[in-house]
Amino acid sequence: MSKQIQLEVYFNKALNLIPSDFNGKSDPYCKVLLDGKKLGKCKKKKKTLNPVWNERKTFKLKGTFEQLYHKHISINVMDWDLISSDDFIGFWKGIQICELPPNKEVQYIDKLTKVKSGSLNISLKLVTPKEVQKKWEEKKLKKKLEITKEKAKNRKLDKKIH
Ligand SMILES: [Ca+2]
Repeated sequence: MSKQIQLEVYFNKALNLIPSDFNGKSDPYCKVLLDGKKLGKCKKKKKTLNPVWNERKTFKLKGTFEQLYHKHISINVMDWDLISSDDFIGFWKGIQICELPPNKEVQYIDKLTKVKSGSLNISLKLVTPKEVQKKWEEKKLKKKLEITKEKAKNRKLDKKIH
């Protein structure tokens, strides 16, 4: 059985992107980054500041879940250009992989940063085999317990001091 972990991205749409071309428009597409390195991209939409991509793509992630757990997914929104190199038109700060619930699609509607305007609407789903999901959830639970224990300890300490 494959233990490969995959990231399913639904590129829905973006709103009020900044113009990057002389015609006052952009040719936007999304570039997905894993720890700052390019994972893949969606198709460009031409001459628009409100692109509707409506595209679903699956990316294979290299590594075990332990290796991937603290990696970060972010997106650069780019303006495609025919002759010159593509221009940056927005950044989605993204999330850590461990924040994604396994095998469940989560939608994000967020303002883009590092630019004057623009927001992005996408969905992410981390696709993992069942046994990986189990390990994942155990790790989450363990962390929660640790935090609860820590809090209880601090409360006791507080009582001693006062
Ligand atoms: Ca362009």
